[in-house]
Amino acid sequence: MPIAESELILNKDGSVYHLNLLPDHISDTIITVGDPDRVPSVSQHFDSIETKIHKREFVTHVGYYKGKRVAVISTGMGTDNIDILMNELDALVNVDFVTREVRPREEHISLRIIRVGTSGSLQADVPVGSLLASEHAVGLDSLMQFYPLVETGLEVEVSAGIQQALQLPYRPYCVRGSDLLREQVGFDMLTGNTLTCPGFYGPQGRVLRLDLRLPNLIEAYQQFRHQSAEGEFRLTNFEMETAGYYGLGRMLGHEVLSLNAIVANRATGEFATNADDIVNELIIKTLDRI
Ligand code: R1P
Ligand code: URA
Repeated sequence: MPIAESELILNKDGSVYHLNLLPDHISDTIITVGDPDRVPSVSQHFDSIETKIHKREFVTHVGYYKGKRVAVISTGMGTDNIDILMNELDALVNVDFVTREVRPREEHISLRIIRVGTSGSLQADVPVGSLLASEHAVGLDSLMQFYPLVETGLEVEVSAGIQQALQLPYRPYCVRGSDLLREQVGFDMLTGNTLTCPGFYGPQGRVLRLDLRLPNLIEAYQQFRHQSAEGEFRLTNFEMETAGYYGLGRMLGHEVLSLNAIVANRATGEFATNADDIVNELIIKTLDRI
């Protein structure tokens, strides 16, 4: 059955609706960043840039790094944008844009998607300046309420424990990212479990003029522990996209890794004075290892 024009929306030039990309534009290795201004910070290291395209917050540069074809795409902030990014990237490789048919299972293309983003630490032993690869992500956002994500026993136990600790009216979701990519790209980084929040202020326990429903929210995040045969699970850091990437990556069959430049520490109250340098270190390590 062809996918209707209202469901997979293509622009007049045949490109996909929000990303504005044609199937030929992307590579199978994609670096994603939140901030559109971070795209040239990545592509400045390319040997050559063959394509530059943008629409809204989605800025894409495609080129070659040490002979390997790489795309870098900005997403803006939040898992609602990750829903658009992941579905449109997947359609670019796994749907035939002429017939609008999903390609057969044996032709499935698995992308390698690596998020290079900033993040706040929840623990004193994850200092500002560290680089952290997310083993698991826990999503406090509502994206996975709309998809039949299958979670492992451990993932359900962890997220049910977090629901209880935070007195939430719904169970968050928990998803492990790509071990393969983490071992390849993040092997010398800290390994952690990343909390994806549907906001930067209240959901990350920041109080400016508004009080929080749960006044000890940060402490609840910091102190959460789950013991299992795999060891102790704790939350190390938070940001706003990783769980959406991991959930959709699992369901769509792509390898996804989230890498975090720790620019704030909520246990010590510090914010990095050299956040750009930390992000640049992460960009260069990532490019050299993909
Ligand atoms: C908040 O300042 C933004 O920074 C983090 C969060 O996930 C959120 O998008 O990531 P980026 O630096 O990739 O945007
Ligand atoms: N990004 C976030 O989402 N939170 C922080 O504290 C820092 C970066």
